[in-house]
Amino acid sequence: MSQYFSNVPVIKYEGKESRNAFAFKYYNADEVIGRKTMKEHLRFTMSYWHTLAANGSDPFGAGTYQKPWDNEADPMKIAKAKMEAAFEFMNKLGIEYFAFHDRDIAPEGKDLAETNAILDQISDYCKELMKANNKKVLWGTANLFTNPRFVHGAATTCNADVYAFAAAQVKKALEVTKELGGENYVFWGGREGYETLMNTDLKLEQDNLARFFQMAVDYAQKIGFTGQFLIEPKPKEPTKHQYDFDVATVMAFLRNYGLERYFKMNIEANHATLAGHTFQHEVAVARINGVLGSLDINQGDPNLGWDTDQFPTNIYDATLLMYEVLKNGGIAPGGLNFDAKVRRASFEAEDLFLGYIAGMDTLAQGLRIAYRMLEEGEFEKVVKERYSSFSEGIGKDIVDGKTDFDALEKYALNHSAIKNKSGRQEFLEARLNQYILNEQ
Ligand code: XLS
Ligand code: NI
Ligand code: NI
Repeated sequence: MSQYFSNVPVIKYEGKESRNAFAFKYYNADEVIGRKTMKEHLRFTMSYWHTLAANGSDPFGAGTYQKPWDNEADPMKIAKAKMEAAFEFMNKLGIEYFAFHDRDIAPEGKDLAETNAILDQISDYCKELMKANNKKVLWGTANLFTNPRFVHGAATTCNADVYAFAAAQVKKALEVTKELGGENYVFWGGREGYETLMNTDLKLEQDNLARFFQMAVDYAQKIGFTGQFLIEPKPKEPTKHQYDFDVATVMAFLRNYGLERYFKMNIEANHATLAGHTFQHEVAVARINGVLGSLDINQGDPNLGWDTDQFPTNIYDATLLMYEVLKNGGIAPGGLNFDAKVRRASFEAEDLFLGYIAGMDTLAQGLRIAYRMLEEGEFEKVVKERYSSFSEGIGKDIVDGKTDFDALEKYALNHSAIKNKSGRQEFLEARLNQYILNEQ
């Protein structure tokens, strides 16, 4: 098997004093934090599309990435070379999981039957490599957005033939994901949304989307796929309005159609930003509703305002994210998937490693800090005290469902001299900085 990253060594943990670009400074896979190793906590995942398939093109210019596995003329040879590069990449970084779209791993043929046959061939090869290299699939998904046939959407298209095609494609992607032992299956609503309501039957599109999800659930049961179904919210891009806007919108949709039992959320940092939320907000909303499934880890640029999918290097955000993950009791069977790409000007193959190292170190350090914050319990205590009026007296009666408006009015009439306490936000933010800066 040829080597595609021969200049890059196996990446080892060297600690925070290291100045070696190709070493981890904070991610120490086997270090135990609480009851799990860092590796078990973080479940790092390589995204096949950004890492192997992307080429660095943007709306203004062609691809720039150097991809030595892309130099063959035959698309099947490229697919195999790409896959070998993927496993070499994961091995060198010590990443156990990957996530993929059907079209990332195999090219399309002249029609659906040929495309499926190609996919089978490549997925057999994938299975072999997974076994030989001890790798696992975090999730599979179907690409229902790149091919021009999906111009009006897939499960929300106006064209029933396209709807049927999309269903057939998801059927196959589910089979392949099952065959590769995938622990989850993701639906990101590619082009499921609209550009203008003047040509859109909003009700029919959403009803059809729900029918599509139900058929996917039924088919998974039929073939015995037991992985977790995940929906990945995103508010806009590529369409002006995407139906799976944010966690709350998706939950309302699922409940509306009686589908809530079957789905959890795959939450992406940059999508939260596009929705006008923090990542922590989206993760917290999912957590308190028991639907935190998995995470697409990246970061956006607030000055650009699109899905820039940058590698996460913001330690503040990483800390608050890991705080939520720890409070959730972990993320398994989900993981931390680097849905991130290097910048167009970072075009050398080595840059991919530098991007992952930056991201993995940031999340690892975020985990350490968040763990310490929870262990010391200072923030939890502040929150508990802030709501202490609900653990006794009238507050407890409210929580226990023992009150009504008459009773509360009676109480209020006798207690109109109300006293409030400070929320101490600035103190808490300074405290958080202290945790981040002291954990070195
Ligand atoms: C696009 C999405 C995509 C999904 C998988 O914005 O993040 O990469 O994660 O289809
Ligand atoms: Ni994503
Ligand atoms: Ni995205």
